[in-house]
Amino acid sequence: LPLFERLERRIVDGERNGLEADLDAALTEKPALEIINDTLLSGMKTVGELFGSGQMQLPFVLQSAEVMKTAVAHLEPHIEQDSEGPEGNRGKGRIVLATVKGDVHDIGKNLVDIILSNNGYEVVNLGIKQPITAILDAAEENGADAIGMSGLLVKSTVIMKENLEEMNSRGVATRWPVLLGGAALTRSYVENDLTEVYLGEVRYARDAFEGLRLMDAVMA
Ligand code: B1M
Repeated sequence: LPLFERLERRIVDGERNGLEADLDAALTEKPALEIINDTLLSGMKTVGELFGSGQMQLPFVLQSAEVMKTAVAHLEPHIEQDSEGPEGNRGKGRIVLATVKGDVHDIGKNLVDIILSNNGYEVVNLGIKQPITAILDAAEENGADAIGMSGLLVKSTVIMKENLEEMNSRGVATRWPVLLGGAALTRSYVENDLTEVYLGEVRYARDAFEGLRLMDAVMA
């Protein structure tokens, strides 16, 4: 197979052997982010479709996810920083990022972390299955400017709503704008249903780049 098809295939098949060599070869042809967006994410999409239609079993999905993570980690040092230098001037603002309670999916969240970190933001990444109490404690302790929640399960969209309600009842809604993302969310659910619920600002990010644009808007 040609290089980029082979790379995509590696994600679908969960095949690690030779992955790094292929990624290095790909880097001579395309920037790291394009490899992630065009090739690797397309492989993950196929994995989702195969799993959804019962053609792929969970352990294989996990293997694909591991290869995806290894690939992203390998590419991360090659992702272009913003103009403010390799360490990235993290002075643009601070966000606490978490996958919500009950949800283990973290590939998308970690991409958001990478994109924001490389563009001047300080990201406090709490990891997966985070209850709202932990998220709010971290936002408080770190003096966060915003909170980002990720979740891929339909169940997680309900949890996000509950989290926003909890923030209302604690009286902290106007303190932190909230960014939401993840495959099960829709723009209309966030912009209609959740905007109605939350007393502060809540925004939907379709992908990590929209997350960055929203963060820039929030901090402007
Ligand atoms: Co799971 N899984 N999974 N899974 N998994 C989905 C989400 C599913 C849609 C697959 C399917 O059925 N077709 C389905 C959900 C169905 C539903 O709720 N309606 C599902 C299921 C059912 C499950 C389990 C319940 C399976 C089981 O145990 N029987 C289980 C859940 C466990 C739990 O959470 N409690 C489970 C487990 C797993 C693995 C562990 C095997 C693995 C995750 C590994 C990991 O993340 N470390 C896994 C995977 C890999 C997937 C699919 C195939 C791929 C997800 C992914 O990484 N995509 C997924 C299929 C799908 O999504 N269609 C699926 C790539 C990633 C970059 O995209 O995270 O959407 P995504 O992020 C995007 C945007 O959404 C956005 O930016 C990213 C792109 O730039 N974004 C944000 C995300 N978060 C953001 C936050 C922001 C801004 C943007 O700001 C805060």
